[in-house]
Amino acid sequence: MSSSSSSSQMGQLVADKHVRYILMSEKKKESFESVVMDHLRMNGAYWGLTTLDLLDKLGSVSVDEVVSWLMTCQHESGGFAGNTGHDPHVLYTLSAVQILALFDKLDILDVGKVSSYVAGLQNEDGSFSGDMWGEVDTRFSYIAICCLSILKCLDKINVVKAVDYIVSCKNLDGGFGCTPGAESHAGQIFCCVGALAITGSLHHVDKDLLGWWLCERQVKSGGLNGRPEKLPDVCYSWWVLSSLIMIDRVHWIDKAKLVKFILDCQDLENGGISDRPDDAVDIFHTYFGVAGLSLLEYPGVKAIDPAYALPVDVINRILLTK
Ligand code: GRG
Repeated sequence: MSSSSSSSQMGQLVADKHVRYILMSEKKKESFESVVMDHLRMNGAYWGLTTLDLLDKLGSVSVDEVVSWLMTCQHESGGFAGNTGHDPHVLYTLSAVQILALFDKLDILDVGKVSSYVAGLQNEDGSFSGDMWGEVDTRFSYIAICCLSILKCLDKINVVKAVDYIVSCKNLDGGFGCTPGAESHAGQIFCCVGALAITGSLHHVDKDLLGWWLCERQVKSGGLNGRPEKLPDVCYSWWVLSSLIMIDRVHWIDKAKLVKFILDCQDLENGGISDRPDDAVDIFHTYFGVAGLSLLEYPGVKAIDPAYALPVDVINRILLTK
């Protein structure tokens, strides 16, 4: 449980404790959380390692150990699984590519193979399936576009059709859902706006209308929710804020109140960040809390790119070199 509210340290990011929490959670392989998270270890690794990099502590992990485990998760098809011996999915393929990008190790990939796996998931209408079983969701459009952009292989898909599909998921409130006609949700909005940003297609967004919907996600405590009438959650500090930044409307929320909300969700004793004050911490919310603080330009946290969800220096290294 978090010991946030009563501590005299309230108002400070306890960065060293979060670093220790992340490094320790990797060691606790027999814990309940580890067993439950086993099949999505690749996502957990991305959350933890990106947080370490944002706090300038990526040097505390063994690159060789992580990379050799990561490569055991790749399938014949070119896609990556959440862990050794599991099935491949775009969700884990993006995390694997992002981790290699963090370590500047993309050159160990057979880029043709990985990109063919991702491109092969595009459907006739421009949408993307997550894996061979065919579920369609704008999350997978974002993942495919982000992944192929990092690998510099966007020419392997029909970008015009991919963008048209995303635009077909736009709602009258300016937001986006997971499929055409589905309710607007901040997570899906991040995916659609991120994919449109990466493909240079943000002109399809009604920025004032969407900006209004997004800034209405801020509740009294300063936290953000994912849709109307829902509870705030630290993870929306990423999904909502990154979207507001991409459409240039971040000044429409109260940034200081959001910083306070995120800091109030820290476990000041043992490290880690939770969804709401006094809840149990986990690695997912620790990442989104620190990433949110990065978007809020909190001192001592490296800048993160709102579309690629990777540190800006990592993205510059990739995109500014041939
Ligand atoms: C690289 C950052 C990054 C992401 C990869 C997986 C993915 C792409 C995006 C996921 C976007 C998404 C749908 C996020 C929402 C996650 C979430 C907290 C869903 C909970 O939904 P509900 O309905 O919760 O259970 P609410 O908050 O609406 O009550």
